[in-house]
Amino acid sequence: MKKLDTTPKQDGFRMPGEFEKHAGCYMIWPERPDNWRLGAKPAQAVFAEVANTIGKYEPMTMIVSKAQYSNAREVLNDYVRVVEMANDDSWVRDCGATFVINDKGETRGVDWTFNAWGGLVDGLYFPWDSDDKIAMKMCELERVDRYRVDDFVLEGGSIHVDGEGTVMVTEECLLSEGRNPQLSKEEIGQKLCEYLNCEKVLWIPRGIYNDETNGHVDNMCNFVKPGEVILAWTDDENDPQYERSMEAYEYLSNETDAKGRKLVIHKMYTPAPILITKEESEGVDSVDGTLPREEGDRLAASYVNFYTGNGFIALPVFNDPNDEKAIKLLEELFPDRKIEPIYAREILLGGGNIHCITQQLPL
Ligand code: KQY
Repeated sequence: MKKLDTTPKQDGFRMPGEFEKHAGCYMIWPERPDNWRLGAKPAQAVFAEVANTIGKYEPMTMIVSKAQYSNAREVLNDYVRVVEMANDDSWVRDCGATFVINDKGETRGVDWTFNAWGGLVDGLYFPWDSDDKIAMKMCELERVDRYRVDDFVLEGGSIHVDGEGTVMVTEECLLSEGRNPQLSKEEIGQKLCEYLNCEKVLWIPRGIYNDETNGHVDNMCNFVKPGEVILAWTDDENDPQYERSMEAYEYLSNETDAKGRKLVIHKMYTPAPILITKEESEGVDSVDGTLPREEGDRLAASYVNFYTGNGFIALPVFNDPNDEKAIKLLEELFPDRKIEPIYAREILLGGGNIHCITQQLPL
């Protein structure tokens, strides 16, 4: 398949909102024991549940290493396509292709440079070269041409679009030292607009407290539809998340989107702080160069990290009283989609959640 030298904007391709129709979804099977406790066995059970759930609604492809192919094939339902591919970890939202479409029903992929969330400055593991090839391989599998962006580091979890010209990011992440320190905020905004085909960037100041991705927007805020967003929220003034959510609320309240609309903001209450237990910490292999998992560390838990698919929402839940509130809110905002809650502590322990481990292929 071709590597293109133009941009999606020049060619009339745009990234659609996640709430638009999908042709499928991708995931990567977890296995590295320095990120996933107990040799990734508990995480694999939850990844299988997520894949089998999403696969009921849209074609699901699971990317798996050679070593794990037979195991994954055994555990996953028959309707999940299992494809062998080298990888460094399981965050396809971040290392996978961002697919763009045009009005003729054609699809292409954007293949951003991936450096494990900050490279040698504050990246989360080394090396990441297999992950950086995943987007290209997804484009090959889908038989779509590809925009490789060699001079720009970006993860899919650090952007959300409304499909109508607005992209939402956090300054904390996009302006971090480990990604594109050679570019100004304005230049970063121009790159986003060129490759996603947008006109307006919403710069939320910060993401979820203690998020090891430098505050990915997909844990903090998401679009319900153009003009309407869901924001992670707490009323507890003693929680360090409080001022982050407040400043995001104030920023978004005073902004308009690409079409000049004021935004409707829905507050989604976070669960009570979730900390790594001694047992969980001890189950993770300690490896130089990989972020350690220490007992007592607070995890970046948020219900906003949900996946919006064809006729459903896959929602992380945590056995917290606010689980019910999150389910109710989504039932109200997405009356035509079934809410599929999945107990997701094991994904959270690895540093992300359901949105971070999935990547949609738009129709
Ligand atoms: O998108 C994400 N939240 C990925 C987190 C990566 C964690 C690696 N240990």
